[in-house]
Formats: sequence, C-alpha cells, structure tokens
Amino acid sequence: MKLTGVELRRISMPLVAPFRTSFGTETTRDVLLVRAATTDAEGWGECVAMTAPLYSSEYVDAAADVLRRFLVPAVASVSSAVQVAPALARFHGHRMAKAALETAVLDAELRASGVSFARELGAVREEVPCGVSVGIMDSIDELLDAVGGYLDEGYVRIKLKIQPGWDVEPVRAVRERFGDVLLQVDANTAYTVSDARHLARLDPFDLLLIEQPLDEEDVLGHAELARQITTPVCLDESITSARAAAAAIRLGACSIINIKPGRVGGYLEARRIHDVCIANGVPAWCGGMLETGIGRAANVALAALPGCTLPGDTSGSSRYYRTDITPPFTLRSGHLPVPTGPGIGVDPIESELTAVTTGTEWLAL
Ligand code: SMG
Ligand code: MG
Repeated sequence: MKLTGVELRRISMPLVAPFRTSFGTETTRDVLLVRAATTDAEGWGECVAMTAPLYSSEYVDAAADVLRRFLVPAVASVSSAVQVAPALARFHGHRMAKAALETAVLDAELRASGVSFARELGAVREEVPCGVSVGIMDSIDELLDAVGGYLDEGYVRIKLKIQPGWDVEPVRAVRERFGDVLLQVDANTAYTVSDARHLARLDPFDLLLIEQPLDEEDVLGHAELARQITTPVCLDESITSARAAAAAIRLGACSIINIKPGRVGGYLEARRIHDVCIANGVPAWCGGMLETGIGRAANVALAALPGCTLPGDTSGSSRYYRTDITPPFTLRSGHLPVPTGPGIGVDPIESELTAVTTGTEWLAL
C-alpha cells in the first residue's frame, strides 16, 4: 500500500442542544476529517480536537496546521498504519492530529484487506451498551427532564458533568428521581485536591466513578484524593499514553480508565492502554468527543474489546446531530451494533458531507 495523498476536510455540525461542561459550552462541532488516499483504498479519520484549547491543549486549527506542515509530509513513505506513530514520534504532542492521520491510514489498509476495525482490534461483542453524557444545566428540573428523556430512549448509564456549585445537588436529585440507575460524574479538572472533603459528599450516592476531578498533570493529587473518597477515581485527560496509564495505576491515581483514541494518539495506542488495564484488573470504557458517525464507528469497535467492561460515552447519532454524515447509529435496547464491514465499516453520505463542508485541502504525496 502506498499513500498518494491526504485530504483535510473541515465540516461544521450544529449540535441538537448546547453541551455545557466545566470548561465551556459547545453548540457547533467544527470537525476536521482526514481522508487518506492510497493505491489500494481510501480511509477516514476524525480529529476530535475542539474549536478552542479548553479540553486539552489541542484545538482544530492547530491540528490542521500541524498535519499540513509536519505530520502528513512525514508519512509519505509509510506502507502500513503500524508505521505511522513511529514516523511521527519526533513531533511532540498533537496526539489528536496524529490519531486522525493514523486512523485514516488504518481504515484504508483494513478496507483494502477486507478486515473490520472490530476484528483488527480484538473485539469480542457484536453490540455495546451505551451511556450518555449529560451537560451542566440551568436548573435541576431541566436536568431531570434531560436524564428522564435519555432513560426513556434506553441509555443504560448516565454521566453527569459536574463543577463546583453543580455537584452534590444534581447527583442527589437524579438518585432520588431515578433510583439505582448506573450513574457517574465527570469534572473535567474543575477541582483541586483541597476539595477532597467536599467530593467525599458524593460517596453516599454509590456512583460508578468520578472522572478527572483534578488537573490533568496532578496525578499524585488524584492518588491522594482516591485515598480520601470511596467513589472510584477514573482518569480521562491525564491518560495520554499506555505509559501514563501504567504509571497512574501503579501510583493509585485511578482504578478505572476512560480510553479515548484521539487523546492518546490513535487506536493502536488505545488498544495498548486497554491491554494495560486488563493486565492490572482495571476496568476501562470508551469515552467520546461528540464524534460524527465516522469517529463513532471506530469507537464502537473499541468499546467491544473485552477490557471495556463499563458502558461508554458512545451514544446514538441523534444525541448529537439532527443529521449525521453517515447512516445514523441508532440505539436498540440501549445498545449500538458494532460495524462489521471493512475498516470502520461506514461510509460518509456524499450529499450530507458536501452540505456541511466548509473547506477542503488536498495534500499530494
Ligand atoms: O461524545 O458523548 C460524547 C461526549 C462525552 O462528556 C463527554 N466528553 O471529558 O469525557 C469528556 C467529554 C469531553 C468533550 S466535552 C465537549
Ligand atoms: Mg471526561
């Protein structure tokens, strides 16, 4: 397989409802899609960087820039996806940009050989249970309406975004209204270790986990916090590689890991993190970054791995978009089917893709 070029395509996808977290409100996803053209097949990757560097240091314009100037030229002579990360290793950071490029190459390679992502990664399930991430709202009533709607749709696990001032009360309200539903919270780094006593007030609510309460660099702080609360600590932002995962587990900073391929440089590193989790008896689950159907297809395959034992943030297309750019992912009894076709197993719908495209750029190799 030889790469002939890479297309960078920007699309603008309005969300069905604003999604508020401790770091800001997302109303439209400005997505960068990477299409790898090869002599044998073409493949797609979705860059999960947001418009602004608020979730992590990456943002979509920077991802496009580093791909154009450094990453795409560096993969000119790769002939397989396993060669992509080594070819990019001398460039520091930019994992979301690297992940999108590696995924596009992997998709092309797997399409050419007729193998699905699920098969390649080692999936053991044909469908995956789905959770949903519920943003911060203006009132508890509004939150209860949203959670009730998602439970009616069949979601098997609810994640509430929290921040100081919106934590114990929303959790209490959801517990009181919806009983023993699987429930977890995500703070996106909004607290410090000095909030440990406050966060311990979440202990009585029997949460599955608290995700990334502290700064992404505060691994020791998470270990300290984990000793002071009974809710299991799960790391998201802090886990940027399999090495970081192994270290965080060893330090006692987390007992659960959220795996996001974009955050860690791609699906091959994501699988290594999954393997680290299995080796340590640490439950894992597949996170989400408000992906379109392109990114969702590959995430659902990852969520079907044996070590992904908790429901992921792999919601149906309608949770995000009125019209997806692929045939929509639709929940069946709280589950999504794992694509079985070659590569990511879904194709963009040409007319939908064209309708949301704001720019394309062809980088010949
Ligand atoms: O894709 O359903 C989704 C979003 C899940 O909450 C979600 N993602 O920290 O886990 C997280 C956030 C990051 C993106 S917030 C805009
Ligand atoms: Mg998170």
